[in-house]
Amino acid sequence: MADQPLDPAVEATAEAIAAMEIRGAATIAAAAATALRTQAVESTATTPAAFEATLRAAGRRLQATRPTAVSLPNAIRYVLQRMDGETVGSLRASIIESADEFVDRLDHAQSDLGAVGANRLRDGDTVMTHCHSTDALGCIATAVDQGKSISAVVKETRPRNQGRITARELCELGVDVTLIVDSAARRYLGRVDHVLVGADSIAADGSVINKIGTSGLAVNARDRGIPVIAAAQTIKLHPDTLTGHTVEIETRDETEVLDDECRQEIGEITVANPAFDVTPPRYVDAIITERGQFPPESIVMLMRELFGEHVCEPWEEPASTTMDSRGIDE
Ligand code: RUB
Repeated sequence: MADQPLDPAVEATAEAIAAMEIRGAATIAAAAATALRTQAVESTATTPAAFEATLRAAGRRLQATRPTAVSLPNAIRYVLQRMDGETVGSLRASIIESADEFVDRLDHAQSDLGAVGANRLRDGDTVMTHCHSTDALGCIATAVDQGKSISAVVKETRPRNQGRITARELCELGVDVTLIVDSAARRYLGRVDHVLVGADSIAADGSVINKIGTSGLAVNARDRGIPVIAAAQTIKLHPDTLTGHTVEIETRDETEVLDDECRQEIGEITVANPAFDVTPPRYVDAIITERGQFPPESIVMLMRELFGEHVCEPWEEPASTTMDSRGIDE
């Protein structure tokens, strides 16, 4: 069976995710589902088998872009698992329906999660943030909507400075913001009531995988007695960790840390740029999801309920590609 070309929108989305023009776990998930939808709408495949193969190829292309945020494979899994039909038309309709449903559920999940997270924030509280998390910001936005006055100490988040996006968005919400460099965090912990971060993945043992610097912040916060909250929709739960797999930590280009000119001035050194780190559950007080608040150690129960025992990878080619699922030779 000849490979169908991927739609340019899939390629453009994959490139934008890899280049971090589309970034943040929830935003990446929505973009991936939308790209699969476009692939389905624009596909020129004339047989059901060719259509399915192209959608799987689009899933693989999108999935290969960034390894740490599990929302990406979870989004692709959600859409492709529901691909169903006997004709190209019915297969296309099933993808459109499931992609729309996924994006809609994402929006609802974020507002439900925001309501849970806002319950932890009291009028007059100060929150310390790291990176830029739409889930974490959803908690603050809901608290502000409820009429609570919230202040924020926002970490800059080297090397990509996503904290500046957080500062701008919190400013727009009317939150009083103090931006600090990452290394000032411990000094400012004494002035905050909560550390509130997002997550790219949550492992079955309750570990929180998030932007590099989260774990050091959490350890410092524990030392100072400041509660650490991770706001993470259930699409951040990493099903592979139920069966003992670990979460791959993305390493990014060293030029994000040091440009070529600076590097030449310094001399021959190694520059390491891991994008994420792992915060063990003992440093996390609560994981806030759209299904409620969980102590990290009990998140595995929710994972089992949502994923069951068997996690499939619907973007992979079936074992035999010489026949389609209806037994028709290709
Ligand atoms: C973003 C990051 C965010 C999580 C959660 O990393 O670590 O904290 O993705 O974001 P990057 P959200 O900028 O490298 O993608 O709550 O929006 O899903």
